[in-house]
Amino acid sequence: MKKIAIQAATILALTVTAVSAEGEIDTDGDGLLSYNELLAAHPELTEETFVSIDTNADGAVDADEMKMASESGLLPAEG
Ligand SMILES: [Ca+2]
Ligand SMILES: [Ca+2]
Repeated sequence: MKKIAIQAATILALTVTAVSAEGEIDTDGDGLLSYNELLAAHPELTEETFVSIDTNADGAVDADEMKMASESGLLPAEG
């Protein structure tokens, strides 16, 4: 029984590690950040800034766009 518990804990730890900073913000887990999801993490975010971050204009921010946004200073990095 104890062995199973350890395995479960290991799987859980691996899952948590796999979740990126975006994953915590991405509340519906679709791998993209909608305006509302991003707004929840960045209350100062305006729709104008969101459009600037969403460089391919698909209405959601992906990991690459998040990276560019934090590098360009559009969005302050977490923490
Ligand atoms: Ca999402
Ligand atoms: Ca996009």
